[in-house]
Order: sequence, then C-alpha cells, then structure tokens
Amino acid sequence: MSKSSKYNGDDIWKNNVEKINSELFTLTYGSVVAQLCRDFNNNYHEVNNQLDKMGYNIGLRLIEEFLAKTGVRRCQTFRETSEIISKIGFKIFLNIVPTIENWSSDNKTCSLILPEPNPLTEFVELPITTDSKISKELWYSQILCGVLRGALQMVQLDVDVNFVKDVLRGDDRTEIRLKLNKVLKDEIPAGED
Ligand code: MYR
Repeated sequence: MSKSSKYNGDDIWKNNVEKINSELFTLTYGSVVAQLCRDFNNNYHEVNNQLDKMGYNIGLRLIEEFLAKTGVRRCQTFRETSEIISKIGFKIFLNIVPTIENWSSDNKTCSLILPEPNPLTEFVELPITTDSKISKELWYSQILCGVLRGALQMVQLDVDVNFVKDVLRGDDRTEIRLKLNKVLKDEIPAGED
C-alpha cells in the first residue's frame, strides 16, 4: 500500500495506539471507581464526593494546559463559555462534543448532553435494578463535574455542576447540569485534599 494511501501503516498504528490509550484510560478510571467503592464500603455518596474532589484538583491544573494549548481568550457570556467547554474542552480531553441544551431564561444554567459512548463508561455496566443502591446512588462519571468546577474556578467562574441523568443508570441520556453562581473577583482558589 502506498504511503499516500488513506490507510497507510502510520495511520493504522496511530489509530490503534489511540484506541489502546483510550481503552486503558477507561479501564484505569474504572479501577479508581472500584477502589473508592471498596475504600468507602459502598457508600456511594462518599464515592461521588471523592470523585468530585479528585476532578476539582485536576481541573485546577488542567485549565493552564487548556489555555496554553488553545489560546482561548476571556469569554464575554456564559453561553460563550459553555460553547468553549463543549466544542474545545471536551473535544481536546475526551474527544467528544456534548450538545448544549435546556438554557434557563437568565442564561446561567444549561445542560451538557454527552454523546454515547461516554469514554469513561465504554466497557462499564452497573447492576441496574429498580432497587439497586449502586444504580440509584453512584454517579460513575462524577469526576467530570469536579474537573469543570475546578477549571472554571480558575477563570473566576463559580459554578455548580452535577449529573442529572446517566445512561449507565438506565436513563435515556447522560446529562450534566451546569449553573453559573457568580463571577469571582481575582482570588486564589483553595485546593481540596
Ligand atoms: C474565559 O472566559 O476565561 C475562558 C473560559 C474557558 C473555560 C474552558 C474550560 C475548559 C474545561 C475543560 C474541561 C474538559 C472536561 C473533560
């Protein structure tokens, strides 16, 4: 096959490496969640908290890489910020582009709908039954909420972020609710240990 062909060896190698990396990433995240479930004795509220804190600490640092890589400038509106989060942030770090829906009339709250497969849950199944504690209480991808909260805090946006639906729980879609509380003055955020 010629080097210029669409299916040359480099592409096959690159695609396989990317695929393996993303599988490794998904499996690694899965083992973190499983370990937290063990450490916190299946107290899924606490597991959600821990995932959120881990994500927050990641977000505090990740924003620097994001701004350096993209050269994104200060957004003028929260609508603009949410477009950047979805089309550039999620694209760069997870290779997905959530759709943005369900804006509140004050333009401060919206939903990010994650396309399937969610890269964090690709090989994951939870025991879903109507009374299963895990499917009612665990927000498996909660780390994403923390990442967004931490990253946005670094650009002076105080937000609440939480999952309201997850396909993994048997919902029709995976939905993150994002709410702008206030625009902060320049403050150094405290890390959460
Ligand atoms: C500004 O107004 O200063 C620019 C705001 C840009 C915020 C972008 C945050 C990106 C967070 C990426 C999260 C990725 C989650 C997987």
